[in-house]
Amino acid sequence: MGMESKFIWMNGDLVPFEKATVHFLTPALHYGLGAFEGIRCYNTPKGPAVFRLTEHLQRLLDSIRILGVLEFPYSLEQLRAAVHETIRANGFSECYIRPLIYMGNGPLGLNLDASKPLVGIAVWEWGAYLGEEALEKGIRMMVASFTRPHPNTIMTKAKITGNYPNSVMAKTLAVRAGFDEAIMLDPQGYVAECTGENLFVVRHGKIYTPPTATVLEGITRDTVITVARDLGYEVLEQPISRDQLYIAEEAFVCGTAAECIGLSELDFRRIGTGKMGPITREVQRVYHELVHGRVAKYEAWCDYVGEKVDSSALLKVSQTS
Ligand code: PPE
Repeated sequence: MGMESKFIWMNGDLVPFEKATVHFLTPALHYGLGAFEGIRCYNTPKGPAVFRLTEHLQRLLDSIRILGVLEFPYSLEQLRAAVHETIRANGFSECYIRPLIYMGNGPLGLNLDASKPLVGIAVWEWGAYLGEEALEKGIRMMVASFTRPHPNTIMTKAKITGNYPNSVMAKTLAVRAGFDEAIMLDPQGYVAECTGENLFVVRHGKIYTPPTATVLEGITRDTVITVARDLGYEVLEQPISRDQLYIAEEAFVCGTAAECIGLSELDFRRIGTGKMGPITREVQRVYHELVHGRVAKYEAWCDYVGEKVDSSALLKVSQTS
């Protein structure tokens, strides 16, 4: 399956991979009552470091607040320690990190207050999300026929598990139609984001991205805006129409899993020259350098995991506690 690891952290314990299971009647499974994050840990000259871990965990806690969870037993600092512990116990120097808060421990029913939030953190070695070749050559996309949800139906600032069938349907249709990814429009018809990435376009040398009202406030999006401005580019957050994408000089997507990837084609129209444009390349290169802790200016975003510990000792601790 490619997602194997030695341990998954669940509710305070590191449990062996195959024992990290949940019951069939867990409310989260039936109603999509969960919230997750996607985070990456990269190898740096000072050892493994999680990229912008605090911001990701803050968004995780924000997601359950938006969902309406009133009490959650772990603080951001405790979750941060748990992420570090899970990476160390598995001995990975580069990995994807998937924390999930899920409503469990309670009867089925639509009242959130009837069940209690549980939490797990899995880590695994996840390579290029859209394929190695995509990082170099760019991806082919289509505009999805599924619309992004109205902000008052599903909450667009939260990574709630129940939001994701919208992305899944659009992505699946795109892949079945022979594309790599789909661009989704918001309920007004403006460009929103992709199924798992935010989107940028370059026109007349300026960089544009949709405002955050109807999209996920991507942490990679924020990183790219910071980097691009530091490189001297003007970055504008404003509504973008579908036809503005067709005539863009460059377009690229970004997200934790996907990183930064250019668009070669959209709806059978070549974007720019059809090859990754110079601004996309520059942003992609700096992003790659900074997540690997090689840009002093951005080193504060690297959350160093620290020394490896003997995972067999940790397992003993969890089994006896
Ligand atoms: N929009 C959506 C809908 C989204 O799911 C993501 C992350 C982003 C934008 C970019 O956000 P950020 O990672 O903070 O820059 N998608 C995650 C899940 C992907 C998956 O297949 O699962 C991710 O990139 O980890």
